[in-house]
Amino acid sequence: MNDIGFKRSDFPEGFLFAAATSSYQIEGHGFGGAGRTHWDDFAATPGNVIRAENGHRACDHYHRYEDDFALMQQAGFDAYRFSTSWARVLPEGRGSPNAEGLDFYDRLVDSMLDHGLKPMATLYHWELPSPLADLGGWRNPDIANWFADFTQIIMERIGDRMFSVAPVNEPWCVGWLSHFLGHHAPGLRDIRATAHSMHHVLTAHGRAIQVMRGLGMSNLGAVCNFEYAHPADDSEEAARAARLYDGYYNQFFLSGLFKGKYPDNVMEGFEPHMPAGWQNDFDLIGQSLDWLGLNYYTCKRIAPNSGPWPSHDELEGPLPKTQMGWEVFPEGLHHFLHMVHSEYTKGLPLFVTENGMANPDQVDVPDTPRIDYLNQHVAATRQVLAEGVPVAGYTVWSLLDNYEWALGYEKRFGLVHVDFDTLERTPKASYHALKRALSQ
Ligand code: IFM
Repeated sequence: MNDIGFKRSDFPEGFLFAAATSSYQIEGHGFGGAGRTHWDDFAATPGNVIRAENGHRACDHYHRYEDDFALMQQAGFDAYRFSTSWARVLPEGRGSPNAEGLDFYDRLVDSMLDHGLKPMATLYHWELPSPLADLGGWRNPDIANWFADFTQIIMERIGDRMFSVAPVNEPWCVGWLSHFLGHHAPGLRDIRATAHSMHHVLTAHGRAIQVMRGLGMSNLGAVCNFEYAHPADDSEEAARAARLYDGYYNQFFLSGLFKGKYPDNVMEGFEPHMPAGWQNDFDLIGQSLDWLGLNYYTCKRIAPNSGPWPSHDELEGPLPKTQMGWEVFPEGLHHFLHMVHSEYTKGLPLFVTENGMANPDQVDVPDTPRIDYLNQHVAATRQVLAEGVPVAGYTVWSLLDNYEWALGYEKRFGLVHVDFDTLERTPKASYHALKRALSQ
């Protein structure tokens, strides 16, 4: 039997085990009166997404959520990390809400609770309403107030039942991946758009926290993603390049949230491109938080080049890789849990809010690589806990195989296999292994 190397009783009382998904990746955006999003537009443009796939039907979680939550309950999960779609709630991004959308999230949350799952919500996991993209999206400073209005509307409806809420999933992806590398919607490759969006994602975060505090909500946090940056060789140039990668990937958002400034090495490139008055926004950005979530998957090898800032490339590394081509490096999770605690959050509870791997799974595979991956990363989490860092939970990405953005439906991250023709769900061996671990 393929088994997992830990059990629930290895962890402190109250430690939460969760699984995560996001709205556009599973719900089926074509259902329930949701408005168009920039992901629909990006996917409709040739060359952006494998086979031009989109989230129109996805896993049809919109109609099948009861069955999906039953699977979570049967596995023994404590919590469910999900997201709310801005365009489902406000099809135009602003103005009149879609009653069907609000009713859907109301039913969804009640069903989570009925299945014994604590609702861990993320307000925004990347599907920006197209009418707001038309106005410049994350480049427009007004987005902080548009986002605050969305927050008010959705949380007035479901905020009374939330276990925890974070405004934005993975600000680095919203900013750098989508506006500098152009891999995600809106697919820009523009340094000025990047600097603006990376700042505005934090002002929007701050406004959303203000709104939720105003509604009397608690247990509010932020979720950032992290990648360990190895210098590609022993040279000082490679070390500098890796520090810069670390700066704009791992430190920029934490520094804004917890230190009221941005890292110097990032500002060497960004300063001329920042939005007017950015230095005055740190009181808004630095709203007090109750926890921080870390999404962690892999490491990178960074080598200097002679091109324009940031003047570096990513090289292929030697470690075993997942279906994404990502190296398996659990030491990175150990590093980041310590780093975040000692340099930024200093005692706030930390959650691993995403961790997992893609594998080209067929139904009924032994699923050994995923079981090994989870084992190694849960072991790193346990070690950090034993070393005194207050880690409060661990979340697997993802409950279901789903829409992996520009990579379409090909990359399978689920504990549960989804047949995208029939939409049949089949728990994988990793699901069964986790179920055993959580029952002991
Ligand atoms: O699928 C994504 C998710 O939307 C955000 N974090 C990383 C996952 C795997 O790439």
